[in-house]
Amino acid sequence: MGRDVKRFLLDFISTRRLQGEIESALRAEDFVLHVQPEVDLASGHIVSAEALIRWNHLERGLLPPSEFVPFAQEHGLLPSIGAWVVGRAAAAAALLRTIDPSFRVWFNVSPSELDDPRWLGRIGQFGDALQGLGVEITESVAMRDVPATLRTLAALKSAGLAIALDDFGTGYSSLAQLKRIPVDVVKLDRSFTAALPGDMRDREIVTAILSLGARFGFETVAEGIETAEQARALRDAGCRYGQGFYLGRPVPVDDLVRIVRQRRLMAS
Ligand code: G
Ligand code: MN
Repeated sequence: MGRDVKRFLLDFISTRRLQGEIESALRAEDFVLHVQPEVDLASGHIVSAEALIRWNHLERGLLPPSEFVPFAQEHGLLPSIGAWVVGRAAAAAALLRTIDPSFRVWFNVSPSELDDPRWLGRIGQFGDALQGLGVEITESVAMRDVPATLRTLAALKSAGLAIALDDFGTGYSSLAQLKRIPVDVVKLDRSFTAALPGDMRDREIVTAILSLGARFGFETVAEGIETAEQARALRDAGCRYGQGFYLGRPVPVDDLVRIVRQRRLMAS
């Protein structure tokens, strides 16, 4: 057999195998939803959480989305995975809202889902559960086709979802377009957090985005807070919310429920 033919067959077999594994993982509940807290930097309260899918793989252990989402996207499996995430995020939000009625769970959406005309319909099926959810769209994806983004966001908002722009500050032409896009939250990319509190220019950028937020009516969440100093610098700059390993790692939903409940009890 020629080398190319052999490579082709091996690729084919391993592709079909991974496809089958993802399909059976969905059936067997081998995916898990982790949630990472988002914290009010002044009070320390956990006010919301970002949903992050993991694959509890039999042989390879707990896999991050980067290990299977691109493949799933290429092979048409993302709609099923996406629906699984929204369903689990809705269940998590329902639990957390029994403790704190304004709690929100955010989920990420990929470009191919946004481009799929059936996606909105699938999301719509969650009905009232969407009140407790928010969708994170990366800035670069939102800016690809602003008129299309505006139409999608209008539909998402009327379905009850809150909207966040993810990884903000890494895309281009953002400021010119930002004023047109009705977002509730801007998630400041972790590259700005990384050099705080030392880097004066990053401090200025954070301040500038916060003042845009005050004018345009969006909240700002700083991503990637890994130290107490970063949390303090952001709080002192007037940033209300933060997310990152220092404030809390992604954990299973039940763990977050326990943590939020405990903190509530301690605060009361
Ligand atoms: O692009 P997005 O912001 O949705 O990425 C979320 C990812 O960032 C998750 O995989 C999460 O585990 C990771 N993450 C969360 N907090 C931190 C942090 O403090 N530092 C770093 N390096 N990564 C983080
Ligand atoms: Mn995100």
